[in-house]
Amino acid sequence: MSAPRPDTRSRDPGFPPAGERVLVVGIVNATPDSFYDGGRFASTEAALEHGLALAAEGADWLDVGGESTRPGALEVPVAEELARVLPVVEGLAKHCALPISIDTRRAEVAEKALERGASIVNAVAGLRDARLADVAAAHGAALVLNHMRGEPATMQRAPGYTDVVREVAEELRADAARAERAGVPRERIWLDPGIGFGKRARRHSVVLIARLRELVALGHPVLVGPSRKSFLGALTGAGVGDRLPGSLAAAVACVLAGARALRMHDVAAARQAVDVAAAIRDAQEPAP
Ligand code: HH2
Repeated sequence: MSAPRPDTRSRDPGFPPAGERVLVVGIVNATPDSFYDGGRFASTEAALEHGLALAAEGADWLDVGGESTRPGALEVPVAEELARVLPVVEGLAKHCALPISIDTRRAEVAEKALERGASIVNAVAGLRDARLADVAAAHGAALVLNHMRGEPATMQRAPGYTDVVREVAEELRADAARAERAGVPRERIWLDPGIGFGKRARRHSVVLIARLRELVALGHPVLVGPSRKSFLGALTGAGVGDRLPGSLAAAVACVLAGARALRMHDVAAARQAVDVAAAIRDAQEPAP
C-alpha cells in the first residue's frame, strides 16, 4: 500500500466546513457488483489504495460502501457488509485525514463504521432504518439523507410522481425533521435528491437537477450523486464507461444551482469541473 500522504484537510467535528468551497466526495465501493466499478476495489487492499488515490486527486471526503444499490441489486447480509467496509474505513482513517462517510441502509453498519473512524453517515435509503438518526446523533456524526423511492430490487420498475421535485423535497424534509428530533444538528444534515433511485431519466433525474434550487432552498447543505448513472446513458446513448463528460456536465449544473457537494467516481476530473463552475457561480453579477 502507498505511504501515508500528508494532508492539510481534517476530520473536523464541525463538518461540513463553513465557506463556499464545493466538496468533491470520492466514491470507494468495496463491492463485487457496483454498477460502474464493481469488483475493481472489492479487496480491502484495493479499496484502500483507491481511497488514498482519490484523496491525492483532490477529494474532500471519502464515501465507503459495501452494498451496491444499483437497480435490481439484492440485499447483502449484514455480516458480509460489515466485513467489506470496516477494514476499509479503519485503514483510511489511519492513513488519511479526510472525513469518511459510511454509505449504508443499516444502523448497525453505520454504528460500527463510526466506531472505526467514519464521521458521516450516508443514509442511502434515507431513514427507513430510523435508528440511523439516533446513531448519527450519538456519535456527533453528520448525516446525508438520500431520497430513494422503493427498494433497489424494484425501484426502477414504474416510478411515478405528480411533481417529482415537490415530492422529493417533502420526503427529505420529513426525514430531516426526524433526524433533528433525534438530535442531529440541522446544519449537519445533508439532503440528496437520489439521482436514479426510483427515478426515470428525463422525467425525474433531469428535472431534479434542473430545479435543484428548490431543494437548496430548504436550507440544508445539498449533495448530488450523478456520476456515470443510467440517466446519462438515456440522454446520450453512452455506455457506463463513456459517461465521464456527461457526469461532469451534470456536476457543473448542480454547482451552479447551489449544491455543496458532488459524489463522484472520477475525482481529478470532477475537482477541476467543480472548481471552475464554483468560480463562475461566484462571479455572477447580482441582478440589477
Ligand atoms: N448513489 C449511489 C450510492 N450511494 N449515496 C448518495 N448520498 N447519493 C447517491 O447518488 C448515491 C449514493 C450509487 O452509486 P455507486 O455507489 O457508484 O453504485 P452502487 O450502488 O452500484 O455501488
